[in-house]
Amino acid sequence: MEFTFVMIKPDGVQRGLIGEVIGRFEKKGLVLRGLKVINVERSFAETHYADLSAKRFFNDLVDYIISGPVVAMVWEGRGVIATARNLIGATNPAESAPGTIRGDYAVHISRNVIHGSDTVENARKEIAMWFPEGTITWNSCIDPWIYE
Ligand code: YYY
Ligand code: MG
Repeated sequence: MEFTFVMIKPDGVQRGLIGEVIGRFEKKGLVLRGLKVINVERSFAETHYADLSAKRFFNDLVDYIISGPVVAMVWEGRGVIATARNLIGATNPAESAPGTIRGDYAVHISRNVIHGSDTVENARKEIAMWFPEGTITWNSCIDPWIYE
């Protein structure tokens, strides 16, 4: 099984999209392994987005992420990293397909509702960083109805 880190950004929280986002992941057949509502500090947000520190939008991005609570989650499933990115949609909501979270609920790239890890290595790093306390293991009883 694979794990990914997903975060509902402050705009998604303020706009009441938490249930909508979680519902989409849940109904897809993915398993929720970690969940918390938190405010993050500037240095934490900077570390999360460290790969983008040279970009001109970096400071605005960090300001936005720390502007209100976020929902941090770990989701489990086969190929969940790519599957989550597909549910989330393209980075720029102007280009995200309808039916994706960003395609349905966002308009501008700077307020695109949700984050999902992009690679196995980044998923591992982000889960360790956002959930240092670890996550619990549980067996979902729907597994035989999701996988052969
Ligand atoms: O992984 P993803 O969130 O789809 O995109 P990234 O290239 O990692 O960028 C992270 C984050 O930065 C993006 O979700 C919005 C913001 N951003 C921006 O505000 N302006 C850009 N031109 C590119 C990205
Ligand atoms: Mg990214």
